[in-house]
Amino acid sequence: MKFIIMVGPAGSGKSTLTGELAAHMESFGPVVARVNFDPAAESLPYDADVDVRKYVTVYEFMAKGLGPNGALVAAVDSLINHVFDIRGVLEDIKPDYVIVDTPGQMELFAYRHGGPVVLDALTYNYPSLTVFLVDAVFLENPSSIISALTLASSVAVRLKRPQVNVVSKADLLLPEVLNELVPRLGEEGFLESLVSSDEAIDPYTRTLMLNLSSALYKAGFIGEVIPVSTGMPETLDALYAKIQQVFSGGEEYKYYDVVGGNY
Ligand SMILES: Nc1nc2c(ncn2[C@@H]2O[C@H](COP(=O)(O)OP(=O)(O)OP(=O)(O)O)[C@@H](O)[C@H]2O)c(=O)[nH]1
Ligand SMILES: [Mg+2]
Repeated sequence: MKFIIMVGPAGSGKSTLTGELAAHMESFGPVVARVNFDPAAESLPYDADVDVRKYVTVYEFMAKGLGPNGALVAAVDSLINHVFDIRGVLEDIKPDYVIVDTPGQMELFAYRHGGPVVLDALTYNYPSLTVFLVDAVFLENPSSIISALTLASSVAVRLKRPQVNVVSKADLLLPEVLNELVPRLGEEGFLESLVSSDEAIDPYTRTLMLNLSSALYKAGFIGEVIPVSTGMPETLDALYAKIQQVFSGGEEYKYYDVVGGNY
């Protein structure tokens, strides 16, 4: 059982990719379990093998007086009480892979304690990686590219797993962005060159962006950013290949192994 944890901002395409990637992987033979880990999900574009709404919903916390955001935080924290049961259900299914579809409220994973603790308990003793989705709309200009990659790095710091970064909804990208910008995101000096070519950025923000760009490259975690789209099956092939590479001991996996990451 290997866990693939889908993380990304609200509406970035996590649930859609969970369903599409699971079906795509199954077409090659493996058994793939789909886990809805979003207690606030209204509807899902796949049949969940495990649905946390069976165990906990945001509404029970809202009924206790919390607002919708606080209720989701409390609901995710309370999943720790059900992780043992959820693992039992998965161990009965005996899947090769488990795809975990998380809620869009990024602070649960990028800033709070509860999300990572629950995911650690869920994946304990099994290999796991994060797939982080950067929505195609974030590739419109240098500042949103850099803030999206900074958010991706925050998630990597919190979840402490090998992380595959993808650009979702790649069908919405202009051909030059898809073919010329995305492949170069992890290249030394490329983010800086985007910042330098944008004359509308004020000097203070420019300095901040150049330093963040440099830090993102030096951190060495961006690497290959894979475009994915529901309408482009070849992109799902590329993502599945990358996932297999990481699980089978690719460079990223070794890196996290060496630093004692929670894979
Ligand atoms: N054009 C395009 N739209 C997509 C793609 N993937 C998802 N969408 C659309 O993006 C919207 C959000 O998709 P979801 O899969 O619900 O996104 P999510 O990240 O699970 O959203 P939350 O759970 O609310 O955070 C839906 O309208 C999808 O149809 C894609 O590859 N291309
Ligand atoms: Mg969703």
